[in-house]
Amino acid sequence: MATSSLLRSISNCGFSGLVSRLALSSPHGRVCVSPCLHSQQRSNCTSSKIKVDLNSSTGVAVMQMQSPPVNSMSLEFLTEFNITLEKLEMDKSCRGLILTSSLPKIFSAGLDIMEMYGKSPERCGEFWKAVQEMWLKLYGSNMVTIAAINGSSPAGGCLIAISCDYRIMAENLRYSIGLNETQLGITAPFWFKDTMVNTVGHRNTEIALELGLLYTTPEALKIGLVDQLVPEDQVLTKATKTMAKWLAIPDHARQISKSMMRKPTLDKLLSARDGDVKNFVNFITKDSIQKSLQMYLEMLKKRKT
Ligand code: CO8
Repeated sequence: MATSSLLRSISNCGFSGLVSRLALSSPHGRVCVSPCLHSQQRSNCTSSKIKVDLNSSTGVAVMQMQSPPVNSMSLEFLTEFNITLEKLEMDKSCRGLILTSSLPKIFSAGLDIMEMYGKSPERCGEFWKAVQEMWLKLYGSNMVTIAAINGSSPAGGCLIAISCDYRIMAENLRYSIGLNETQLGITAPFWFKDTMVNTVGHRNTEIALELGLLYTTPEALKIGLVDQLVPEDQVLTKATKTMAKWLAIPDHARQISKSMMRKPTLDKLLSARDGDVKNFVNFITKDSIQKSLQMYLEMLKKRKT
């Protein structure tokens, strides 16, 4: 969907009350969105892949990914995701964001592999810029961000989770989370690695990345990849309660502390964005890498039958 029609569909649904003058491309290629005004206590917005429910009396937005079958992140998905995040970020009444999935058993299957398979270098570049944008916005958000992980969360799904301030996961041995890129024959870029190091430390990241480990929920808790496990039906309730605690801290003090911890990591990508896009495009379009992705896709299909 073109950005303009996507924005129209988001603004038409009355998200955050009044929405106007959306999406102006900044010189940095970021989407800038004008502030949203509130006319109601509670407002919601459903674009096709992302649903947002903002409670303006608590200042907490619940953002649900709803792109069946597995919330894989295509360019279209990422565009919606990024625009939604930008709007919430600009909305002064929104102080906290809970990220979750509306699909049973899946938080997100990560990047859409079909966006990296058989695509032109130009398209791959466009896709990668959107992936970078998603991470920069989420990891650098001024809002309190809590991942309510109600299902499996491999690769890019794990990146979303570890980009939040806090992670609460459904306790279910069938769910897993981790950066499994090497299992696909690809390599997590340095900023995926940095985010993981900042979450679970150097040694755990080294093992996790080299082996492309997907952790069961107790294993994820043990290494600190998630902060809490709760019964499946309590993930959102727990996230809401935890959010209230985080929001009890004055925003400015919390935001400065967050920035102090995360800015050096964000700056590394900000100063190397173009090179990172070039690296990705060169890497992903290699015949050998395309072959690995093809084999992985075949494995996914076979596993199904
Ligand atoms: N992208 C595209 N399609 C996907 C993806 C994906 N990430 N994951 C699953 N699908 C498709 C399946 O192929 C299947 O398609 P179809 O119905 O046409 O056969 C459909 O979604 C449903 O999948 P499953 O039947 O497997 O669903 P289950 O509920 O049984 O399992 C899982 C869900 C656990 C999510 C499982 O599908 C899975 O493990 N998927 C693969 C996840 C994965 O490995 N993702 C990695 C993506 S790469 C990434 O995020 C970071 C890349 C960084 C790039 C760095 C390069 C330099």
